[in-house]
Amino acid sequence: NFVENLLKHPTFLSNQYHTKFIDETPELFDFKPRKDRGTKVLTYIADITVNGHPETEGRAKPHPDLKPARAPKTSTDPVAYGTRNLLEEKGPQAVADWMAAQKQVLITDTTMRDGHQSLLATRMRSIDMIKVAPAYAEKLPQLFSVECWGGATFDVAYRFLQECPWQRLRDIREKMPNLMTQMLLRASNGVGYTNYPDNVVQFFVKQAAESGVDVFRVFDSLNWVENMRVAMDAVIDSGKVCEGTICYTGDINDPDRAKYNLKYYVDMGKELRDAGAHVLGLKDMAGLLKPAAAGPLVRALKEEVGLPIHFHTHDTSGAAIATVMAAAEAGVDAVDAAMDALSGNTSQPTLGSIVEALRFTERDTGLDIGAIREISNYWEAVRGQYAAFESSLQAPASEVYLHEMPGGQFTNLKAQARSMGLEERWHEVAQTYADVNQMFGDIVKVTPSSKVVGDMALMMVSQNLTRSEVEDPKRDVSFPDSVIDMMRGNLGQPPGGFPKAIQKKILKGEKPMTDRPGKHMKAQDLEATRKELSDKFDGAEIDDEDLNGYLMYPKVFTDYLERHNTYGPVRTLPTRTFFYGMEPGEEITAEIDPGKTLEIRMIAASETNEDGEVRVFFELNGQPRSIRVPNRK
Ligand code: BTN
Ligand code: 3PY
Ligand code: ZN
Repeated sequence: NFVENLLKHPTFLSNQYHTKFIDETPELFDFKPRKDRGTKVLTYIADITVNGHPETEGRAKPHPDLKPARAPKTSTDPVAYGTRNLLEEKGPQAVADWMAAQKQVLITDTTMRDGHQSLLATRMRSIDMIKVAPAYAEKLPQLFSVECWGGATFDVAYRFLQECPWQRLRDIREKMPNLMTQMLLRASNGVGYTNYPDNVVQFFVKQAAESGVDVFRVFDSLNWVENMRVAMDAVIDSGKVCEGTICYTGDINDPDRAKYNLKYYVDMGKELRDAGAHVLGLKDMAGLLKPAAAGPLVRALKEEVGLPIHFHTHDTSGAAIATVMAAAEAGVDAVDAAMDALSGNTSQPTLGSIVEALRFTERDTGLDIGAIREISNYWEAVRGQYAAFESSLQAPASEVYLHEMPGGQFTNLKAQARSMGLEERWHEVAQTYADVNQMFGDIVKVTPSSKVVGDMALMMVSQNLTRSEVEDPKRDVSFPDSVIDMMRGNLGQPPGGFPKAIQKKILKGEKPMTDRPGKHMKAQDLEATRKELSDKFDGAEIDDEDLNGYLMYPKVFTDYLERHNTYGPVRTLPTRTFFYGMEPGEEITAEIDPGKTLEIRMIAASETNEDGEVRVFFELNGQPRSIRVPNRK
């Protein structure tokens, strides 16, 4: 520490020091004793044991008899050839050609991203994914891809799970070398909620490709292809698979929703093909595509666009498997599904049931149903640890055709409504969400546009405002910031633009932008930003992954790093310990580096002393240790 202080002291660095410098510079001795990682992790466990975790406070607890999740055993034999090997050997166009040439329906497993995003508020920790990744590699080598990154998982990892999303990606990638990883990218919104400068999006994609993403599903929250090109070009330049994606809304069979008719989707598909997509994604984020519409839509896209089609839906209505079967019948190339234990309701349809439904047909998936059951049993035990984050959707509901909320938003919005005391008025929120959509001109609702509609709906319900009151030019309404931002054009343009009257009212006469937001943003100075971040952390080295985290989420990232400096590598703790701490006599292990394992035993906790502190006694690798933490309760 002394040496570190010395090495970064400006006088020392300027080479103008003399032999008295050390004696005359007392601040060189200003250092807190640096804690080792074991002590940091014990500090975290002690704090959670005494104070509880803020995120699980007052929420349902895991069942006391819940068995630890044990991943299926794997052998040390080399794993079978998979899509990742094809991508590495022959590139993304070969992957797309192979996809189109397959008879079977290819499957993407979404459990590690959309599955828990849609059922458990995105709270699944990396350790629970990494443990089962080798079983995927060994037992399900026929999978098209494993969606395990992007969407909301990026910021939730830093913000709530105190872990680095990049490390998650690298670890999964390493344990699953034969399977393609897949991420969800919100085009110019990166993995955030607003447009970023072009060079930030490019820098992010480059890093994601380097750290291990193979398939990038790129979508825009208003279906504006113009605003997808920067991200798509960056993916294409990285040599990875670019899945240019249509977001599906409305109902092509409903004459009253003619804005989103078959022609609209086919035209968008052609635009995406012409923009260089290798694969066409069809993203039904709310689960609105009905069985009777799936056939005509998939057939038209296949015939007129000519790209292989990858279909994604949610089972909120309970009808998703029928839609998947209709899409399969119409020749869809790949579909998304979640492992049984994390499927259904707002999540993806059930992977094992799709495999069974297609078995002994021409489009048999080729996946091993026994392996699926084994892996799903693991996920079942994992899910039990996250009882605190379960949503309250008890059953599928046709109400989704009214509100059109994306599966990934549903649980979040419901939790937000609960925190505002509006849980009992949930069906009003749903109706209002639909009203706001119409008021905004019937837009695509998917992150971040869905958040804007949700913010507006919650505001209206909490203030008892109706649509006509909001639209009334004579009535003063204070709109949420996200609404003002969208109306300014900062998320881009919906087909046909926003309705003029409401836009004018929201912007109070300010002129909206109608071209691409990125065109107006100046490039971020990456090296200056790196330096700024490094300066905040005493000159710490900031690598490109950290810099990308900071560029997407400056505050979330710096808070994460500060906590990391206090609590160390808590991502290695078992999930139960992370959320609930330990009990006297309990023993756990945490592998903080490959081969370096902490064996932690909790002995006891003292009474709170007059300074308001509790002493927690542990054994760390057999050595007695005690940690003092404030009792904040
Ligand atoms: C968060 O929810 O802010 C992230 C999880 C880590 C929070 C740590 S847990 C111990 C300490 N007590 C708190 O209330 N926050 C930190
Ligand atoms: C996300 O952007 O996180 C989504 O899941 C959108 O469906
Ligand atoms: Zn989804």
